[in-house]
Amino acid sequence: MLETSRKNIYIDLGDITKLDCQCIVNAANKSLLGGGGVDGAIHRAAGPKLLAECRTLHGCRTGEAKITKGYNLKAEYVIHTVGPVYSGAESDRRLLAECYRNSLDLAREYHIHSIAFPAISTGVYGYPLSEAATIAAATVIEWMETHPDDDISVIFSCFDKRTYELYQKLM
Ligand code: AR6
Repeated sequence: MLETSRKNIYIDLGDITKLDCQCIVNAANKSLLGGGGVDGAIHRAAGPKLLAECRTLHGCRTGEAKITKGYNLKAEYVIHTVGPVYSGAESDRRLLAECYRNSLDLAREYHIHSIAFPAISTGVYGYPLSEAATIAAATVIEWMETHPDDDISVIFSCFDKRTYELYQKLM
């Protein structure tokens, strides 16, 4: 895990389900009933109890976030958020930023001290990686600056080298 020049922000190259942190974020879909990509990996690693708890949540709107336990994961909690399907509209940027902000607000409410984010919307949902990573980094930094009393650690979990190198450059 790479420590960046920003206090409490780290970049990791690898599988988010293997991370030893208190909470991992899932790039889910509005049903919250599982899917491919990181969502599929998280459900496989957490086991069927995760899906059972997700069924009780009745979905999630784009940009919003909901929390469950982590079950068989090392992480105690999973925060499920739904990124925008990239369309090129101005709302994409706002909704993607809301995913990060709402996840961090929820983490704060649960007194979570470490949280890992995948690069939300940059897989199946088609958000251009460089734009999405810039929004992710800026939103997290801004949230930390507006919550100076909260010393939560944020890890950007990168599944491939391209994403990892991009976050490295941004930080
Ligand atoms: N650990 C960390 N990052 C991962 C992992 C992993 N194990 N697996 C994939 N990624 P995506 P989206 C990265 O498609 O674009 C699902 O079907 C991946 O390389 O998982 O928000 C949901 O159910 C990419 O950088 O999520 C939704 O229907 C990033 O995670 C839809 O996909 C996000 O890719 C959501 O699409």
